[in-house]
Amino acid sequence: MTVAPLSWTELEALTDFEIDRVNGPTNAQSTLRLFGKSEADVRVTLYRDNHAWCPYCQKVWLWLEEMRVPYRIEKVTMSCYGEKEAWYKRKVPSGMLPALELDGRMITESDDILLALEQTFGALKFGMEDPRVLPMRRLERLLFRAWCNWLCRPQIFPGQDKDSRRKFIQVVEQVEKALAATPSPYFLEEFSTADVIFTPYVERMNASLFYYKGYSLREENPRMSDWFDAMESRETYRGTQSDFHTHVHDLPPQMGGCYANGEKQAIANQVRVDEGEWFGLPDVKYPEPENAKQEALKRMILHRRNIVKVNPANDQFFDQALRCALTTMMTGETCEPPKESDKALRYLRDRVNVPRDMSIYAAKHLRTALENTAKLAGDRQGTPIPVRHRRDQDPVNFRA
Ligand SMILES: N[C@@H](CCC(=O)N[C@@H](CS)C(=O)NCC(=O)O)C(=O)O
Repeated sequence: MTVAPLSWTELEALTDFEIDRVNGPTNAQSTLRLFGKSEADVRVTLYRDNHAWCPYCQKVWLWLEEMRVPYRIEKVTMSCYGEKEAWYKRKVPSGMLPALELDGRMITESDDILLALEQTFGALKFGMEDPRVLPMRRLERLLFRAWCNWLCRPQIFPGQDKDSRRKFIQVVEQVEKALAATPSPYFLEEFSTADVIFTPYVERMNASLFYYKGYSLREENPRMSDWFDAMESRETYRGTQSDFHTHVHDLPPQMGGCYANGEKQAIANQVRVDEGEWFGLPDVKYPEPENAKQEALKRMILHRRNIVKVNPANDQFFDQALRCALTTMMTGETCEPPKESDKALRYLRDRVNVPRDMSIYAAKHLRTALENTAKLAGDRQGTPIPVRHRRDQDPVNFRA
């Protein structure tokens, strides 16, 4: 049976999703975090990238959340998706992110930021310069370089891709050994700075190698798999966690390119990440929260005007198509979208971002509803996602 799209007012009645952005769980939309303390206790401002794409920002963000240090968040545009704010360039002339203001002192470089935070608030179990953490930091850089060599350089010589893969896996084996050396699923005896250091790039490696190279870091390495599971048991990590779709399309302009190897498995993974089925991908394993659809709906309702405005399709036409997809997501009923709205629906499907817009399961539901609704209108894809820049995501077009 097909139903008519619900109105925005009718849709609004279907969600009561609400979280406490100041004292509640870690989330990407907060601008102030107090952890039960008062605003007078705030000594820290974190300047991080607007889209939560910057790995070095995630490192500092996760540390602050784990340590429950009260802080403010100021979001800044990265040059790959827009123009850097003049006020930020006055504070940080290089424009680099992250930056941290601690008692009025500006600090850049994520490692220096963590060192300064440790001096003021104490270490996250084992500190940056702890003799147990230092080798883990070196191992993380080794893994990072092996990943860049494989993913971010054209693999032009015969056998080069296989060779780069082999060298990457050699470092992964060292990581597996390091993880196996302690009884905990973490890098050291307990969750610590060492895990925070590994988190941003390991998350990006898991996504990018699955998509561009057909290699599943999380599934092929038992210790890493346990580490990911343990990380996902933490509310802090879940709040900063991104998904495969977001990363594989945010990395190319940031890294100067990501090179696919054309292997059968990689091609199959690309179709899966871009067009679904999104549930069951190894980007998340913890059980889905009950209110994931409500969250997706709430976020769409909040930003619907900008979402409709930036879509290449006519506003009224797309508004109706979007309400169809949301109606389907919430009621499970088929809702026939306007004719030829396939491209417009898939344009949005390709631009839902985790965790910037919503959490990982909410995004999977939304993408699924957009895709299933688009299918009723046709099989055309939306305007391709650019790879050299992401001006399609310029925050000036989305400010509330
Ligand atoms: N070594 C620096 C690297 C920071 C860095 O590379 N930041 C990038 C974003 S991931 C940046 O701010 N680029 C400028 C821009 O994209 O606008 C650190 O650890 O903080």
